[in-house]
Amino acid sequence: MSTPVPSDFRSGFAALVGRPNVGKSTLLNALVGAKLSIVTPRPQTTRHRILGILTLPHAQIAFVDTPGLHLKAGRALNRAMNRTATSALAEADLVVLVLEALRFTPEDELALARLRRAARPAIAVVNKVDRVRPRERLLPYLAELGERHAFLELVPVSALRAEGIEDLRDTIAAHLPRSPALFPQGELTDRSQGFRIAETIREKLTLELNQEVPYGIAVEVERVAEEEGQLKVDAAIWVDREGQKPIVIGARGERLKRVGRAARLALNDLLGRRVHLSLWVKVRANWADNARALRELGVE
Ligand SMILES: Nc1nc2c(ncn2[C@@H]2O[C@H](COP(=O)(O)OP(=O)(O)OP(=O)(O)O)[C@@H](O)[C@H]2O)c(=O)[nH]1
Ligand SMILES: [Mg+2]
Repeated sequence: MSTPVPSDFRSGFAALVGRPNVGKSTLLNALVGAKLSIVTPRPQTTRHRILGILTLPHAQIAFVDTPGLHLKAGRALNRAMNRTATSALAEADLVVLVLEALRFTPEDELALARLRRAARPAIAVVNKVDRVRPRERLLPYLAELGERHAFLELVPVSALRAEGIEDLRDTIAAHLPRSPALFPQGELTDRSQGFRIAETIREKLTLELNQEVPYGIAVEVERVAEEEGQLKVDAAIWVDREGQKPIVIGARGERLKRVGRAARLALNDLLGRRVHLSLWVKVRANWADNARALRELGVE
């Protein structure tokens, strides 16, 4: 027998969109209460649409994290990232435009233009308010934002400090359509274990490489196997030029070792068990401009 659904239950898709680096992925993780999306200080970290499902007593919200909308999208990878974000926005029941407190750049303008074109109901989330002292400095910014677009709500939060997150959940839920839950209770994401392993490795790699190999890195999990009570993971790190290989590996392999260690610890946490990780650096010339390579890496 199925549980009766109260007639005021709400459910739908809420897309988190905005320019790179405003904190969309940090916000997804805070809203859902699980590390589903990777986070780095570098813009254009997220490359895929990532679903995170939150089931509350009165609502179920299917959050969709998206790549940051950006100008200068020259490579096939960048165009695909913008397409992914734009289509998530167009398909959402509610658009959550994420902004960084006190800033409004040409790329924020681009995100707002996409939102206007999709003509979806939208709320604006002003993130990183922990950096604003005193908080009253936000007021003129919020007033300006309200003039730029007819947002249903303007919600200041700090995703990093998890401030304002519960209110934001309730606000988003209240603007979703009346509907029974779209996903089974307990479901958290649509992403596979392999995808989450690859992303965890890419996060540690990006943190370690900092600015040295800009946007030229992809990670592919080649094998996951049960061996002697451990989970053995083999993954390839794709660089797009031969010259980047020594940079990723580092002197005497030190850098790759550090990445491997950080990734293994994070994977032990993610998978709740001991992981044995082997990383291989491989060259695939211009993979970020190669439609087939992108498909193989799951970039839509
Ligand atoms: N101070 C502060 N920093 C934040 C906050 N939220 C996120 N950040 C930082 O902002 C940086 C970018 O965060 P992400 O969550 O990766 O941003 P994003 O919008 O997903 O970026 P892309 O995936 O590149 O589009 C990271 O260094 C975060 O730690 C916040 O509320 N306060
Ligand atoms: Mg992101």
